[in-house]
Amino acid sequence: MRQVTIAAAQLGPIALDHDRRQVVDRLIALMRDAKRRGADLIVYPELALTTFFPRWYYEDETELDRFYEREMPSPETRPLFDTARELGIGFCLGYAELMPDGRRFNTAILVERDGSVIGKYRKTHLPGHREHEPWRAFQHLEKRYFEPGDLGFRVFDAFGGRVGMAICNDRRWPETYRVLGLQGAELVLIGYNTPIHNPPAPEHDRLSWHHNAIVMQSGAYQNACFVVGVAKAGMEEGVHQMGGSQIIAPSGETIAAAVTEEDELVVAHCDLDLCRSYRESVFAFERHREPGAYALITGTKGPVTPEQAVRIDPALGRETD
Ligand code: CDT
Repeated sequence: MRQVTIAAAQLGPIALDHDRRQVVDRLIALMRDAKRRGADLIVYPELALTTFFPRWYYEDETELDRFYEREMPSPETRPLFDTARELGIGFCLGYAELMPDGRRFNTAILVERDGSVIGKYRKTHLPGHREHEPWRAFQHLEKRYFEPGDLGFRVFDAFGGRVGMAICNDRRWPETYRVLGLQGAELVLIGYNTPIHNPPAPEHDRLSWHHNAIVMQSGAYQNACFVVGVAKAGMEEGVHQMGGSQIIAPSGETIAAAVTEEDELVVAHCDLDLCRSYRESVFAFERHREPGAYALITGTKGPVTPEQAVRIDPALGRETD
């Protein structure tokens, strides 16, 4: 049995005027509690150090800078790393990253129990829009404030298994889990900020929890891995963000789930050897996948006509008997 105890650290709202110290204090309190509950690894949400700022339109880029980290750790975030080392607990943290060359990413890092950074991921699938859309009740300007990640979906050998990271909207895309699954990921860590109201499609609002669960459950089952989904939840600056943090086994079953929209730990003992049962049977990729039939997956970004599809994958135009 390769057991790792994981704490999904759901956060309640973070106000616009909360500073890093206040937030880091909250993260540390959760970390200490997670350690008391036996956790080896604590997973925080996407953009865990600030309010979800893409809900506002800022014309002047410099107004944005206060939401981004220029270094990690910084003097403000170092206490989190120090506490991790003191307690011997690892963590995964989402934050906004500003590079020296001015590029901006929605980032997550994986930190070992000794406080060293062992992995970084930059969000691939950026939802929302680039320009101000005043008709919306609130904005979702991730396409304006970040560029798509340039690191791909990598895995890291840590915490007794193989770990991958994804961020929020990535969890809705099967490609995320499959690229990680093909590299043997046993644990996929995903922080999110998901408003319950989706202005372009309000008819989906009542289904937020259903969609949150099915994407992560199917990602886990179809790729024989544990998935840890962690929300920033509750009423944040007038926007209701869903909770629904949960830990999902390779069976696709949710084995622990949040019951509030506040700071809350969701803890599960995860036996990574459970992945084997699925990976060696129904999802033995090397025996059962047929990548020759999947040319459209990487051959086009959007939908194509049947005629265009044949140009990408000639098998689709082959004469049938
Ligand atoms: N942060 C983030 O990526 N949120 C998006 C909201 C999109 S509305 C369906 C998400 O996919 O949860």
